[in-house]
Amino acid sequence: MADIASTPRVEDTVRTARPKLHKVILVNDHYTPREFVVRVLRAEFRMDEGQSFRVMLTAHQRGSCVVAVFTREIAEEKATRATDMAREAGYPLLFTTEPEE
Ligand code: NFA
Repeated sequence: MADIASTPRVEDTVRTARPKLHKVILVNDHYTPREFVVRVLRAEFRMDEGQSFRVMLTAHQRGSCVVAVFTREIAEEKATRATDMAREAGYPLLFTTEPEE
């Protein structure tokens, strides 16, 4: 047979896996002691004293501060663990997540 149409190829594009990143956000409140915020940042996000103090102070002054970005699952897990750490100590400290643009 000379007239068999060739099948158009679809899905020939190579796709690069690039999962959307999510921000972990530290939210200010009036009750959680500054030193405790610094301690949680160091423990859960492995920041040094200087980094964690600057992030804490930025949230304190501006209302919130981006702590770090991760894939969604990791961001949610870290925000939950950090928030739970505060609940166990009796503080209202809150970490949230949101997708990056
Ligand atoms: N605003 C809190 C205080 O003055 C400190 C704080 C900073 C709490 C960042 C939450 C987040 N003790």
